[in-house]
Amino acid sequence: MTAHLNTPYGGTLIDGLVSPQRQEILQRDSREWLSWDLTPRQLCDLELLLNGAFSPLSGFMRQPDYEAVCHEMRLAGGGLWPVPIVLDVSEELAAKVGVGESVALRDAEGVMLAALQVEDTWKPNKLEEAALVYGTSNPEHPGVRTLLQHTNPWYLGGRIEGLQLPGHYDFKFLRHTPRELRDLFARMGWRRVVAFQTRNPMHRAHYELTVRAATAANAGILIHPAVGMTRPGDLDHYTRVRCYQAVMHRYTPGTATLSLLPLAMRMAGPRETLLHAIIRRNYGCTHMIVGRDHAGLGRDLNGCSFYGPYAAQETFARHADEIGVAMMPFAELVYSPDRDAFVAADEVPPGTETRSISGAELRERLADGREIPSWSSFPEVIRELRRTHPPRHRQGFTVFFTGLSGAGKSTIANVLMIRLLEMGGRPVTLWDGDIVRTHLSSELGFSKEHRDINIRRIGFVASENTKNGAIAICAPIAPYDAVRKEVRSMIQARGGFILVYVSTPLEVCERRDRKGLYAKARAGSIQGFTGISDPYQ
Ligand code: PPS
Repeated sequence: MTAHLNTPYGGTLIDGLVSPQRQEILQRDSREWLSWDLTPRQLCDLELLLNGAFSPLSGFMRQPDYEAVCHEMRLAGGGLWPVPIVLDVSEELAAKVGVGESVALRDAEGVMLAALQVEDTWKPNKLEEAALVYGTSNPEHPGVRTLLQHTNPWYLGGRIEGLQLPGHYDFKFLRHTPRELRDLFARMGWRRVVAFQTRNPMHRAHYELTVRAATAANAGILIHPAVGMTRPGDLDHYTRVRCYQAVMHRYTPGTATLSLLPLAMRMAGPRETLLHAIIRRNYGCTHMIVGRDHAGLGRDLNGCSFYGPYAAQETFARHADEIGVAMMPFAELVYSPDRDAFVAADEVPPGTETRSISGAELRERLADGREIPSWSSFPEVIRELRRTHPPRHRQGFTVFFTGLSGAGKSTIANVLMIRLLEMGGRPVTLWDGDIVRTHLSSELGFSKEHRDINIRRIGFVASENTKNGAIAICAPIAPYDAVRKEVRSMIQARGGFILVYVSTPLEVCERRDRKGLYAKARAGSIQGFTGISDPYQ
């Protein structure tokens, strides 16, 4: 049964883990049940449901709660809740499972983490959900894109009984349940705790913000970074956590602590800010820092921001008496060279020189090996960032040749490989179309489906090469644009990606016909030959 724990901090906590006896029963009964393999996002949600961070939720939302949350930001019972916490599943599972049945929720290795008692199944209107929760159905918004393109079509709702929390092998000593963190605060003698939520490495401005908030609130500081899923393109959490660890020595001993939050962020701006606050209340915090554009996205491609810069603070203020933690609102801090100090951007007299560096500019400076000014960041943080983000000329990269058979891809690719090997210093791997067809894709033919699989495989191995600082040269036909783009996005996050179209005209390729395949294709003895009877985009 779900237990309720009463502790001195933050109100009643749900404990989603059941007794060993109950676990045994569930394990035994689950042999008869259907299973669902949780996605990385669902694993994050399940962990926060089971450990009480999502209290008072005791399971994945049922439809009445979901509707009320979307439309009114409230659970059906009336309590404030800003964002749906739902279990999305495939059409196939939804068709098989009935209300009243149980489903075994499993991690990627098949370990059963929890039992879901299905109380509701429904097909949501995702466009409506996007508009209500995110305030937009624009798929440029990463939360909306996830919802519309990467979320399963059906939702299952119901109470969960937990057997174990999802396992983590990384930074175990920095992970705490709400109960553990509350106990830690008590041991440290903290009666007031201000939480700092972040998905970025901590620079000087962030440090300043936390110290000022703690002084104003007379509180201990909890550095509480989200390490579940954050915005695509964010710095990986391993690097971030090393940056946080590097900064902790700057706080007066006993005034700050670091703990990792396995939250899958939605980037839902004001609504997500409320979720952050409810979670922090459950972890025993009394205050939370809310800065400019909290949980927002800055500007979209047209220069418009999805949420106003202070919309999150305004939403928080409207619900302040229901949340259970107090807001510490902050304007953006900018550096004033005259004063050699950080000042609130909205308090700077007109004409005063100020400086700030955006996340994008910081990434560019890292990539180009340019200086990162010491007023903006601590040397120990810059050192960590440089360790995992070497300048572009030391990163791995992929050169991906595409073009018709006989266009000269392999010849150019070989010449390039030899030149790079002559220069030395780095491993080079050539993934030529024919080599791949022999060693990686020998069972595949030339249908669109098989060609796409083939190119994805090449993209996968090249991205591994690139990630490890090596050079991959690929030379398949790769006739379809969509999968070429997929490969680009797989690799770009890990190093360089250069697509080269070897634009030799079909007549020239056909005239060369080194392998005699064009003649066979014209004669009809090879079907679906690129350029003759199959497209090249
Ligand atoms: S794809 O579309 O990218 O998966 O094709 P790829 O793996 O690069 O093809 C490798 C070579 O296969 C030979 N071949 C064909 N090409 C196109 N269409 C058909 N139906 C076909 N059947 C065999 C062709 O010689 C490709 O060689 P090169 O010259 O290396 O591009």
